[in-house]
Amino acid sequence: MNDVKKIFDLINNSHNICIVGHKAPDGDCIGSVMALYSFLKPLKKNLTVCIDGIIPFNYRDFVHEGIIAEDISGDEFDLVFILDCSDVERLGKFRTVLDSSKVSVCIDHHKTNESYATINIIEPSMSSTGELLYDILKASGQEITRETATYIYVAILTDTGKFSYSSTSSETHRKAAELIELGVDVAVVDNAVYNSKPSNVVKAFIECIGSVELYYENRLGIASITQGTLERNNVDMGDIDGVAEFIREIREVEVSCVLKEYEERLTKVSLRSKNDIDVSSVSVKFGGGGHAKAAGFEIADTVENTEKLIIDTFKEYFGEQ
Ligand SMILES: [Mn+2]
Repeated sequence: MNDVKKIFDLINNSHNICIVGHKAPDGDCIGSVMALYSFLKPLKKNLTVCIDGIIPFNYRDFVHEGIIAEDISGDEFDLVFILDCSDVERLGKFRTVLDSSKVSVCIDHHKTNESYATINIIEPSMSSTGELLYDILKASGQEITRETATYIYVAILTDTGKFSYSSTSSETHRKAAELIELGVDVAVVDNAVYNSKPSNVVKAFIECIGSVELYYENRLGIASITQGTLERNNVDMGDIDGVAEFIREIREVEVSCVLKEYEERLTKVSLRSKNDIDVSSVSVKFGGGGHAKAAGFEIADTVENTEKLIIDTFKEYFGEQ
């Protein structure tokens, strides 16, 4: 709470304020960044918003046209907010922002967060950065508009898997209820986020799902998103979401994995766990991070070799094939 007061003093004393999310943004990142932007807008500050990477199509309705800065080199900031980002590397091309800002504030819920900012508010018990941000914004006493509430709702809804992951607490639901009282239209948000996929994106998704291979008596499921799939269907990597969650729906699957082929020798690995296996500790071993049930890392190798590495890594959990 002391930190929260400090943050609002900092906001009052700053003019040039930057808000940054992580690269390859998800709903929590975009919702939180936009919520803070819309909250600060009436204060007449000079606001800059940075997110490295394409905004997935289903969040484009929530991001004002032209709001994301292309390049901030040469800009100086009094204050930067970094949201939902566990390490500096995940800032992507905007990682220089830490050097060009007098003070930095990190607000995050990843337990692997490296506390790299001047002020770090890290709450791993929170379902989402959006939920944590809501507590902070509420503590300011300033009005939370329907627009700000909607952004926060998007962040919470998506990072809890529609209020289904174990990180969803009774408090999460209470806050969601408050957001609805502030005017959030849950059906409009649901349609925008979940029922708005173009047909080529769904076809690409089906191709990825079809690639699934199961190991260790179906306890480990691995699917891949290859450049071939993206090209054939004319979609971007960021458009395909939820493959790992879908594979996890298989009854016996304990851990699901998606291998994303960014380059011939650059594969990003997303891991999802159903019960007790902590996939963030697996990811940290390979230089990544995340949560116990959702984590990831990248490997400078092909999809095929990365798949072998994953199968090998999970021998420790699942025994011999
Ligand atoms: Mn998050």
